[in-house]
Amino acid sequence: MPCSSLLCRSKSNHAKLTFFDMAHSNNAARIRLWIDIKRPEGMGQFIESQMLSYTDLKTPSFEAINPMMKVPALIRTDGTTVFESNVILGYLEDKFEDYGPRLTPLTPEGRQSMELLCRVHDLYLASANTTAAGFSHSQGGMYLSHRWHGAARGMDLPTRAAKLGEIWRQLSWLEGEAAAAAPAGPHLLGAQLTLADLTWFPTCAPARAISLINGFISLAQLSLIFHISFTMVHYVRHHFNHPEAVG
Ligand SMILES: N[C@@H](CCC(=O)N[C@@H](CS)C(=O)NCC(=O)O)C(=O)O
Repeated sequence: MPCSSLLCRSKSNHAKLTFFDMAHSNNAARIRLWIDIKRPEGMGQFIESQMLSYTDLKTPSFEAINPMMKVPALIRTDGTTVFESNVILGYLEDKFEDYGPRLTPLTPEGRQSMELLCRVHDLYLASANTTAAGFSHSQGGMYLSHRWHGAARGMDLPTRAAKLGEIWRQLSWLEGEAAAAAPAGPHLLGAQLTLADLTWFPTCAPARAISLINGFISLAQLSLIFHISFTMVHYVRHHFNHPEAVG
């Protein structure tokens, strides 16, 4: 019987992995960045991307792919569905280790430091720890207002203020980590661009911009994170223009 669900459509294409993305998702963006950095011509030969809308996430057909009804999600070529951005990213890095620059440190200590940076991001900033209606990640404090997102998704002002306090704590910790690594190079772990940069970059840039607009921080306090962010942008641009020079 013909089937038009997302899962059926993707399962008909076993030759490639299917990556489910959403335009404004910082969690999905780390996979997008990984794809861009790995190969200048893209990973289209191996990975097909499907851009979803927020409404698509809440359909039974997407629930069959990610029971949490969130992006990113992935379908492997054997049909197995995968969710959680950190798990997807680790899988891709492992699976395509022979392609492009290595984004995982070579030493156990380096990998541990990278894992800690990613875990703090995912636990305290970018993930809700319950999927029930009305619960949101800390980052939602920046934009999920009652006015724009309605009573179910939006938050009251005391909740937003508490979440902004949490964002402030975590970004302050990150700046300490970045400052300690800075003498060795421009990335979060110093010389090497790693999955930690791909994880934090899409979250940090908007977080800092919103903090500045709201008067929580001064221009001077923006410097370190934007330095890291701009380095990433330069890296990606350079990679596109001079693929031979990177990896
Ligand atoms: N821990 C999850 C978080 C995923 C997540 O929260 N994704 C957001 C987009 S950035 C989403 O799909 N939100 C839809 C919703 O919560 O309804 C991951 O890292 O994949």
